[in-house]
Order: sequence, then C-alpha cells, then structure tokens
Amino acid sequence: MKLVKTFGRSAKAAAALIEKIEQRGAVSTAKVEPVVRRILADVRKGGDAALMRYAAKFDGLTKGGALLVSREEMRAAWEATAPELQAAMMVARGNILAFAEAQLPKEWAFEPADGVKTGQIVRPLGSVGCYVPGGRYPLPSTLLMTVTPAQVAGVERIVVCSPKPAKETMAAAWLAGVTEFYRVGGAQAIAAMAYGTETVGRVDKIVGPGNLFVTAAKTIVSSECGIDMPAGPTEIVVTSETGDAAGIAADLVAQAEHDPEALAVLITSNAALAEAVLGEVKAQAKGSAIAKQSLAAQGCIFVTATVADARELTNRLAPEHLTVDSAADLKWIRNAGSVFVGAYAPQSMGDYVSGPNHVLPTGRVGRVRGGLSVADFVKVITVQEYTRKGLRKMGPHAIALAEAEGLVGHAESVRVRMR
Ligand code: HSO
Ligand code: ZN
Repeated sequence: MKLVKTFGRSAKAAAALIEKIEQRGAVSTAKVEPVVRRILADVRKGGDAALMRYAAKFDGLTKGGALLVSREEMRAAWEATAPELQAAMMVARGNILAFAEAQLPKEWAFEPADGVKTGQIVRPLGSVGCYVPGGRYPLPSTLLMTVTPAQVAGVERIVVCSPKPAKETMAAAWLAGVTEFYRVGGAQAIAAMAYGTETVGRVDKIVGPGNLFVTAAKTIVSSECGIDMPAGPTEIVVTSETGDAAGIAADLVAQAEHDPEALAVLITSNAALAEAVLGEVKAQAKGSAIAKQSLAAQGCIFVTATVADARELTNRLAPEHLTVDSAADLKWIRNAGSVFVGAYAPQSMGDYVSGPNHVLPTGRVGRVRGGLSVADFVKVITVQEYTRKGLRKMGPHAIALAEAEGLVGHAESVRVRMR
C-alpha cells in the first residue's frame, strides 16, 4: 500500500495516481473485449451447443451433465447446510426483503388543473437474469441480494446463472425459492440470458456483479437487453479524520481480499492516522494472498492538506463502498454506492446482513446511480387523463407549442377534440 501526499512535492505524482484510478474501469474491460465479443457471437449463433461447449471449457460442466440445477439438488444443499448458516441466510434474506419493500416505488396521481389527471403506475419487469459469480469464492449472499429485490418487485420469471455453483449458493437458491438456475458463468452466461438459447430463454434485464468478462459482456449486450450497472472488482474508500486505525485497516483488507484487482483507499488529512493504518494493514493482510496482492498493486492512502480536500477527492472517486466517521459526514457526500457510518459499521455488515444491497456501482458509476434496488426491477409508467373541460383549458397551450414546432398534425389532434 502506498502512502501519497496530495500536496507539496508529491502533488504531481498524486494527481497521476488519481487519474489512473479514475480510468481503471474502462481500461481493463477494453482488454477482454475481443474475446468477449467472440463468445457472445458464438452463443447467439450456436445456441445450446455453443453454450454447453463454453460451459464445459470454462465452467466445469461435465460431459452429459445438466445445465439446470434441479430443485432437488437445491433442497439437498439446503438440508446439508449447518444450522448456523441456515439461520444467517434467513436473517439476511429477511433484512434484504424488508429493505426492498421499503424501496418499492409508489403509485400516485394528482391534478395539475381541473379535469387533468397525471400520475404513475408501477409494473414489474417480465423476466430478469441474476448473475452470481462463483470463481474465487462461493457467493450465496449475492444470490440473495439479486433474487430477493426482484421477487419483491413481482418479477414473474427469475433466472440465476452461476459457474460451478457451490452447495452454499444452491442452498441460498432453495431458501429464496429459485426455480431456474443454470450452472454457467462468464460471457457465455450473459450471452445465453441476453439472446436466449433453446434451454435458457432470454430475459428482459441482467443484473449482478461479475469479473471483467461478465462486466464487458453486460456492457456489450446492453444495446438490446437491460442491465443494471457495471459492478466490477470491489472498491472501498474510507474517508476518516478520527477513525480507529485497526478497524479501518480491517475494512481495507476485507474488501481487498475479494480480488487482486480490488481497490482499497484511505483518504485523510490526519498524517498520524495514515501512518497507523499503514502499519495495521501490513499486519492484518498477512493471512490473505489476494488481499496482499491487491493492496500492493492498487492500495493507497491519500494524505490531503485539508479535510475539505479529503472530501472532494472522495466525491471525485465516487467509490462503491464509502466509510465515514459519523452521520454528520452524510451532508458532504455526493457520489458513492453505499455509505457506512461510524466505527461500528464494518462494510462486511452491508455485504451480508444489513439489508441494503451489496451489488453496487464501481468504476465511478457512483456519480450517476446507487446500488441495485427494487427500482431496477420495475418500470414506472406515467399516465395522463383529460376531461373535456381539462382539454379546453390546457389544449390551447399544446396547440401553441405544436405550431411553434411546425407540427401541424399535433396541433390538429388537439383542435379536433376542442370543437
Ligand atoms: N463486497 C462485495 C459483496 C460481497 N462481499 C459478497 C462478500 N460477499 C460487493 O461489493
Ligand atoms: Zn465483500
């Protein structure tokens, strides 16, 4: 982990490093794009045959093995799960469910003028595909985080794709009541869900995190299939002046252990805290080869001249996860996927049990959206209704605008009803 001052003699080096961090999302997906395009085209053209070929090559699907994970397998996995883990999954599921219910967009209507009624109705998407990564670690938590809000939204068909699904992931699928689960991953899974094959019917939208291949594939298919967001390698920023070094370091190491490409950053104007965290990270990362690797490659501590500079840099990075000292910090936060407040809110609580979603925007997409939510699984459809009286009142204004635009047909469609 490097320690860099953003002012004085190292200001230039810091600026270069910040720019590199800003560009990392785009740079890395570009590298895999040619391969991903080939896989997408192959599956689109070859359907099941191509999908099975890739699944055998990359996802460990055995010859004659079934693509579909049966309900029986899910149940057996659940029954083989230790009671503590079953209980943990049930608590997590309950909190995710309650949070998603609170997030559900509301239907409403109001009358901007007499005889004019406008409003919105909310309808679920017809079908969604939930991608659950499986490469490095089994991620039953991600299955719950993607499937649960889709269910709360009322999505009728929910597909799960995960490569080499672990029994924990299948157990979570049983708990969530998943009926369509395919053991396939990578760009081939995204292709199957976006374009459809004989076995895997295509879906309206694909959600969920993934590695570079999955993220690149989602971006490419997004011209014809909805996607949630690029949710690539994990990012954590801790912006602290008064935090506890051991706790901060533990959070940095925790997210760094996800991926050698993970990004862990501390931003502070408190040089003593920076030094203390640096020492703690060194000590705490010892147990994880991946954390050590990602911290060495991307980890950094920015020491700023002022608290205001620390805040500005934080918003500029728009981190996936952001930890701050206290609730008073919320007022300066403009860009982040999910915020963790105070010394007793480890980011891992959000990864597993708090209820807010852990599928979050990476690569500075936190500038334009927050995490996955129930709103990703519904459409807000607007409605307008006029009485004769309402049209008489508002119609002339529409006619004036239509004539200004030279769209005489538009004007006439109003006029004809006002006679
Ligand atoms: N931190 C990850 C989510 C996760 N953590 C799953 C543990 N399991 C996403 O940002
Ligand atoms: Zn995590």
